[in-house]
Amino acid sequence: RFSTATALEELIVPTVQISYTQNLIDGKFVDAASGKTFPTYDPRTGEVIAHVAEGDAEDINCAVSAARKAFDEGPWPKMTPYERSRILLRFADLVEKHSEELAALETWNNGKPHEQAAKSELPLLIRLFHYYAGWADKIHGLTVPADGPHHVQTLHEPIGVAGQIIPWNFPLIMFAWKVGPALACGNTIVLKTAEQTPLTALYVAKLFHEAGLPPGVLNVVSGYGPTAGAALASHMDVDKVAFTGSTDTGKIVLELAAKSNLKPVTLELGGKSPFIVCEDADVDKAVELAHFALFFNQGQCCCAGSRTFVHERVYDEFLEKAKARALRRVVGDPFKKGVEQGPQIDSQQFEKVLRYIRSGIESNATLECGGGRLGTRGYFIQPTVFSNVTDDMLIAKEEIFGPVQSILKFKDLDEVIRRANTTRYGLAAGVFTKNIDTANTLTRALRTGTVWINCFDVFDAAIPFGGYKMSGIGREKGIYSLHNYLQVKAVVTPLKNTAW
Ligand code: TXE
Repeated sequence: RFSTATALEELIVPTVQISYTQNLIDGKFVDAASGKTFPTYDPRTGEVIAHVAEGDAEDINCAVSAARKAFDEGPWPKMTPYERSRILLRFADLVEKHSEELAALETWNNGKPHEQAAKSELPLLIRLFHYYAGWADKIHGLTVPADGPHHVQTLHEPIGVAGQIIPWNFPLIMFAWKVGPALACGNTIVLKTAEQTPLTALYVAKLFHEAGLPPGVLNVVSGYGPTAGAALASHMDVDKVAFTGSTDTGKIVLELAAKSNLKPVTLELGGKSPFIVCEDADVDKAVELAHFALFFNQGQCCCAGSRTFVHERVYDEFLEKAKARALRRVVGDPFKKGVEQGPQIDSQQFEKVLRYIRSGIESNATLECGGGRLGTRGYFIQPTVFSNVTDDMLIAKEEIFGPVQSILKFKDLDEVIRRANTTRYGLAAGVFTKNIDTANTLTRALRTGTVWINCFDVFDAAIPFGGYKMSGIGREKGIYSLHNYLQVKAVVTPLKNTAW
């Protein structure tokens, strides 16, 4: 029941205004130093919705100077943790107040279903800031039982100016994963948004200032990766860089950090996550969860369950039902109620996904449904299912980042463990079984940063997230995320000052 091209022609006009398009540096909205702007689009049509200041190295320099000054001179790192916590809470309240505009803007600029933005992502954004507000005044050092007559303690101090580079698939959630822990720990920030989705971060950064954040603490620069992004990663005055995006760009960021001032780097990169349906699975439930694991957010999730391994005993039934479910998926204007899938983010991603579909067909996987564009404008793609996928096919090895489910057959646990782990990625895995022994065996054997058992995409603020292998370095969310933004200082004092 794909939407027809006709239905896609009658698009809902968003009611939200685009109020902020300049860079936010030192508490003020300013044009790019070069005066340049770049267009940002509505992925439903490919039409321009606004022109945004195009930051480059010069704007990054200004933003870093502002962040440096705000860190070195304060008041932010010197404020009491409780005062910082209050600002984070006030910000969360303002986000709640402006949730409607923010959800509309997120859908307009990104193409994700409005119900998803409004009912799950905005509440999660608020929850993430409540969570980090809770941490701000609970960051403790240790008293260390060292040998010898010394009193030894550790101070957990903010690391300084954090450079943060985020992608376009979850613009507001990525903002929160980066900004939340950095601010809770007392750092200052220069954030570079993805060129596809600059609008909501500017909006919420404005709200942060209304909440009482001092100027220079959070600076937001819009612009392209090789110019603005690279300038941030290689800046000598940036003390830490955090990046989410492709594995290839992650390598560049790591290299730029190493070649400049050896700033520590956290990376959250691509994935090719297995979703394993065991022989005892309730097939209807497994189909629904595997469908969600892959198709959620137009398939544009780093942790998407993009290799659906199904035990041979339930394979045929699973396949038939997975295909029927994909055919029932409601694709259309993401502003319309009941729509499950909107357009892909831009023409580049759209073309990339279609290329992988062609590659699947050429490598003799069986195209069960979908396989093409939907409508005549915008970046809509039919929910696509391939069966008879084998491990050597490109669609089983590379990140497609689109609504393309690849179904692979397996015979026993040892085999599926080996195959699931045969990838350069290690972000997440899904396991669907009623058998606790099977769940325990798989959990320990899978080399991934998350294992979801009989669930998928559970993104609580307290649950750490990150990758093994080439899916990244470090963890975001939860208590682990704080370590990315803290330095540990050992302070050693003789118990009796006999030396002097
Ligand atoms: O990613 P990039 P793109 C994967 C997904 C997708 C592919 C390409 O497979 O199809 O990556 O997407 C900035 N120095 N993911 O091209 O290039 C860029 O401006 C510094 C997975 O969008 O990694 C943007 O802000 N920064 C993923 C950010 O990096 C640079 C989410 C991400 O862009 C830079 C998105 C440079 N030289 C895509 N070049 C996930 N892990 O969730 C680009 N950037």
